[in-house]
Amino acid sequence: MSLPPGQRRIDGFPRFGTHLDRPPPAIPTDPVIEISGVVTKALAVRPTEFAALPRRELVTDFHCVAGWSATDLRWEGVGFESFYRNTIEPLIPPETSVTHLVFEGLDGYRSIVQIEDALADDVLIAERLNGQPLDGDHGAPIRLVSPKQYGYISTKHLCRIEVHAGAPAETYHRSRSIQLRLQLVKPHRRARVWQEERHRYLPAWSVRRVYWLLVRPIASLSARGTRKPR
Ligand SMILES: Nc1nc2c(c(=O)[nH]1)N[C@H]1C(S)=C(S)[C@@H](COP(=O)(O)O)O[C@H]1N2
Ligand SMILES: [Mo]
Repeated sequence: MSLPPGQRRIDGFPRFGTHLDRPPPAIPTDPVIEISGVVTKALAVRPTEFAALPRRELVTDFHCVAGWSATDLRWEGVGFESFYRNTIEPLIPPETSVTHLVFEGLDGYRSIVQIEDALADDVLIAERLNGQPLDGDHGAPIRLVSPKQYGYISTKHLCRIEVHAGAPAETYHRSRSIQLRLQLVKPHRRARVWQEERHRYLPAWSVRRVYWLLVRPIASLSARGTRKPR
């Protein structure tokens, strides 16, 4: 199968993210997803409540904005659209028109997604990868997976979904220093991989080379984050 423009196949599936020098966040004993924003009341949903929703399995590629693509990953979970229709939509006042969702992870990472992209048919809340529960590297206990968008949309360790009726503040991370860095390279609003929408202002061709030089150092940093203490 062919890859989107400017992507290269990588062996395996490296851990990637904004602070790879740190280990992944600990899995809470009682994980919840908090739903907040323009809702009539905030709600905390337990992943066990997903049991009522149809299970989805999806074999798909994962494309990082830095140019690597991990291929044929088998994700299992629930479709985001059915979660949205069942759990989030009933909380939204009738005259409110939702434009964006913000997905936040336990590490403070945030992705800002337009509603039409979030509701695409292949967007999942995933609990399992390749037949195993998600591990810390790839987003335990649950994560978003949006295959047609760059990896930065697919928030790992998902713990909150904010519902917005207008463009939200561009906060990509709760950590001030990481936020500053991410503001510099502004993610694209749509982030569609086949359109090569890598960044808001930087043209895609201008970053490809630099990114390729960074993939290796970042991969070794990523290994450091998960290595067990001796
Ligand atoms: N919570 C959280 N989610 C995150 C990130 C992060 O740093 N924290 N990094 C994003 C980026 S830039 C990418 S490419 C993918 C990488 O997913 P992986 O580590 O499973 O390969 O996760 C995305 N989701
Ligand atoms: Mo990424």
